[in-house]
Amino acid sequence: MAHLLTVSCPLNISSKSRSYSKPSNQCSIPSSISISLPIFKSPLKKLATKTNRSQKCHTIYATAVSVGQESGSQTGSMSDKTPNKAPNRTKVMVIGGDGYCGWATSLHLSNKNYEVAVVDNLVRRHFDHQLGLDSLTPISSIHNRIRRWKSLTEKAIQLYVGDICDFEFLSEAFTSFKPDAVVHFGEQRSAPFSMIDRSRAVYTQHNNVIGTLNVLFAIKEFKEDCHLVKLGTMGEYGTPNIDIEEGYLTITHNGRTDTLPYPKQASSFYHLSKVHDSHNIAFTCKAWGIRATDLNQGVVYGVRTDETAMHEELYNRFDYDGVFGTALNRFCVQAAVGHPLTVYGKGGQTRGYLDIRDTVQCVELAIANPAKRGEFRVFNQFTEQFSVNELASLVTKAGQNLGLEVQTISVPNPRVEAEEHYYNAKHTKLVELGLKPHLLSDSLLDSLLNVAVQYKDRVDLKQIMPSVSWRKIGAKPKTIAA
Ligand code: NAD
Ligand code: USQ
Repeated sequence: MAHLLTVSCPLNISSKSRSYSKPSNQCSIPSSISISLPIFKSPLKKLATKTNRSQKCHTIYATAVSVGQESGSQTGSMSDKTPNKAPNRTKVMVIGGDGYCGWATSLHLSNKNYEVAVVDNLVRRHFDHQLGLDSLTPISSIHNRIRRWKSLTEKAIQLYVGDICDFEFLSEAFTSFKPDAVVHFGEQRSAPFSMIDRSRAVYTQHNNVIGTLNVLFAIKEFKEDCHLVKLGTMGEYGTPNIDIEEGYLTITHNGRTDTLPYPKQASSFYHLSKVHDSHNIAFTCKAWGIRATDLNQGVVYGVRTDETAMHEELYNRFDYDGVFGTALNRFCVQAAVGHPLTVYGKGGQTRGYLDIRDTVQCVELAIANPAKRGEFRVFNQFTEQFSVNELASLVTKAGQNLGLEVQTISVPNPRVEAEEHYYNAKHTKLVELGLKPHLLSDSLLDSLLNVAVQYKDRVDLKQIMPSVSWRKIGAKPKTIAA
C-alpha cells in the first residue's frame, strides 16, 4: 500500500537537482505563503526531502508509486471490465496530468486501454492557493481522482509526484515507467501569470524551457524511440497578415526557395517560452533523431469529457478568473453570475478554439500515429476560429435562451495585442488523421452555461476583472490583489 507523506513547505518549492545546479533563486516558485505538498512514497524507492536554507527553497527528491499498483491487478475495458492481459499496451506518460487538459487526457487514454502514468508536481494547485483563486468546479486531490477511476473502471493509473525540472526525479520516473510516448502538458500555461512580475516571468520561462529540455534529455538517455507529444500553442505564430501554415512556410527569396519554420511572434513571456521549446525540440530531432509532434493548440473550452463526467471525484477544473481563465469559459461564468462579459479592447482579437473533448481526441491521434525518427511534426490543434466579439454574441444569445440577462462591456485591454487583424490558420493535419470535431453549438453552450449556473455560488466576483497589465509589469515581486 502506498504511504501518504505530507511535507510542510514554509517557503518555495524548487527543482534543484544534484546534477544540474542552478544559480541564485531564479527557478523558485514566487511565493509568500505556506503550503502542504502531498507526496506518494514508494516502498521501493528512496524518497528524501532536503531544505536549502540559503536559497529558501524546499527541494524534493521523490519518485512516486502507482495508486493503482496497490491492488496488483491490471486493467480491463470499462465496458466489459474484462482484465486486459495484453503484454504490450502502449505506455503513455502524461506530464501535467493533474491539470485541465492533462487530467481529461489521462482518463481518456486510460479508458482507451493505454497504460498511463501521470507525472505532476501539483504546482498548479499551489498557484491557486498563492493567488487566492479556485476552480469553479470542486476538484478532488489527484490521489482521490486516481483511486476513484480505479474503483469505477478497474483501470490503474500510475502517479509520480515531482518536478520535471529536477532531472533526477524525471530520470527515475522514466526508468521506472519506460514510456513509449510522453505527452507533455506540464508547464506554466497562463500568459497573464507570466506577466505579473519579474519573478513569475523568470519562473515561467525556467519551468517551461528547462522542463522540456529535461524531457528531451530523458528521452535521449533512457528511451530513444519514445515519441514526444508536446503541447505548444497557436500563440507562437502571433497574428501575421498572411495565412498561418502548420509549422512550416515555403518561401522564395532572391530566386531561391526553401521550406522554413513558420515565423514566430509570441506576445507574452509564456507564449515566448513555447517558441523556445519548439526550437529546442526541432534541434534535438535533427541532432539526436528524437521523434516529436508539436501540437500548436488553440484556446480550449468546456469541462466535461465522457470520463470526467462519470463521477464528481473525476470532475475537471474550470478556471474563470482573470489569470488562468480563458475567454469562452470566462464568458460562460460571467453570464451565469450576471457579470458583463469582459471584451478586452475592440474585441476583434481572433484565435483558434477547440472543445476539451477534441483536445483528448487529438492527443490520442498523435500517439496512435507517431512521428518518424528524427521528424519534428507540427499540427495546428483547433477546430474553429472566433473573434472575442463573436464569442460574446454567442454567449449572449445562449444566455438569453436560458433566461439570463447578459451584457457586454469593453474593458481597456490589459494586453499588448492587435485588436483588429487578419487571421486564417490552417488546421487540416489532425482532421486527415481522423479528428471528428465537436464544433461549438447552441447545445454545448447551453450545457456549459448550465455548469456555470450550477456552481455560481462558488464564484468569487473579485477574481473576474483582469488584474495583470502587460505594460505595467515590473521587477518587484508582488501578489495580485485578492
Ligand atoms: P494546467 O495549468 O491546468 O495544467 C498544467 C499541469 O502541469 C498542472 O497540473 C501543473 O501542476 C503541472 N506542471 C507545471 N509545471 C510542472 C513541472 N515543472 N513538473 C511537473 N508538473 C508541472 O494547464 P492546462 O490548461 O491543462 O494546459 C496544459 C498544456 O496545454 C500547457 O502546456 C498549455 O500551454 C497547453 N495549452 C493549454 C490551452 C488551454 O486553453 N488550457 C491552450 C493551448 C495550449
Ligand atoms: N480575452 C478577452 N476577454 C477576456 C479574456 C480574454 O477579450 O475576459 C481575449 C484576450 O485578450 C485574447 C483572447 O481573448 O486576445 C484569448 O485570451 P485567453 O485568455 O482566452 O487565452 P490566452 O491568454 O491566449 O491563453 C490560452 C491558454 C494558453 C494557450 C492559449 C492558446 O491559457 O495556455 O497557449 O490559450 S492561443 O491563444 O492560441 O495562444
